[in-house]
Amino acid sequence: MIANNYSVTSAQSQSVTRSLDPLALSNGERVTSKSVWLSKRRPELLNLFRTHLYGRMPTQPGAAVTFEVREVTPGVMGGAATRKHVRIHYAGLRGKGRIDLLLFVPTHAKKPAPVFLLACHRSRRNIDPSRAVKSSFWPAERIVERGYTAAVFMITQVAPDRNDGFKSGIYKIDGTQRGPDAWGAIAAWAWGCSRVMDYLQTDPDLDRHRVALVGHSRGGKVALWCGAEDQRFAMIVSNESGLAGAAVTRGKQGEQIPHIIEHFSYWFCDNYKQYADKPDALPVDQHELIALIAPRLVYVASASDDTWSDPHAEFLACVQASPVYELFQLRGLASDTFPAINAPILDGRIGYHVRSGNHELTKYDWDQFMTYADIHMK
Ligand code: GTR
Repeated sequence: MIANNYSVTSAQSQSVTRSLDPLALSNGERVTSKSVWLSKRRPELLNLFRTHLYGRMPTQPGAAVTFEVREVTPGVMGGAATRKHVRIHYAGLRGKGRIDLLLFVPTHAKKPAPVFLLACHRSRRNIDPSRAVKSSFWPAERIVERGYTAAVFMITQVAPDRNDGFKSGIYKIDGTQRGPDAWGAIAAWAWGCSRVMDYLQTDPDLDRHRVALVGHSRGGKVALWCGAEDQRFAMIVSNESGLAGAAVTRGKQGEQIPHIIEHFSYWFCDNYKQYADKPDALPVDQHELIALIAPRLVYVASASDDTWSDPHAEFLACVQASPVYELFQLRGLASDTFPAINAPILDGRIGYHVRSGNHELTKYDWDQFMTYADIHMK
């Protein structure tokens, strides 16, 4: 329920009025138990998101997944970590592909160690294995220091971040015919995160039950969708993912569907295009995406100057996803009041903060994700 003290802009109060009820089944019945949520409503919503936004992955896009451990170097980061490079191979009807996974496993943490996996969409400089270049986008030393394995891969190894008519990457390897609900890049990249998870399940140094997936911006959209599709992830972190990510579409400020379709149509299935001029006709909204991750952990982060993503719309989605957690006798977001800047809400199964500053993934953000994980995942 939205409390009266929630400070809404007029656009957001519109969104509250227009918002979709995650607990209303399409036949009009209400979901009042977690068993009905899990057996009926959750599959219904997943199907709607697949059909209208992210697209459906083919049945066997890249089967035959194998792992090649190419490097294990103890004593890096001044002795704090062991560096591993694992190559994940997969093959489809029309070829094969690979993902290079880089891991820094903390030397001094109790094994198996929990993991923070970043789905990286920015340049490789941000994830330098030699650590000659250090970036706040992936502060591996800090992650290790806090007792987590720092893991990362480049999502563009799975599918390109450009519109090439789905001719390369996993689309080519898969080779099946594309329909209006065929997957776009967000779903393909999420599929890549799942292949990394396949590996994480097998490494005895790592705790497969405590893996957090982090993504920034488009990567945040990927993390959320992956968390909906793949229930092996214990925690999903969306940093400033905005439209088609953590922000509710109805009443959202900043980026709108026509923009994202014009520039990034290949992130989505073709069906999404029809909502460019009628967002209210979308049969789902993004609080329902967050709800698909329940009862697992979700952390949504915004930045105060990132009006393109719209912090209020991201916060509102967390509030509106919370009733689904209540079906599990759990608290979703612990407050209905938009928080002060740099004052994270950490108590419930959904965490949230709005950092001061602009659209970026910073050390501050990472520290809040890990503090939240220390409380709920460790
Ligand atoms: C923007 C896009 C956003 C966001 C961002 C990013 O241009 O419109 O939805 O995903 O890119 O990924 O950096």
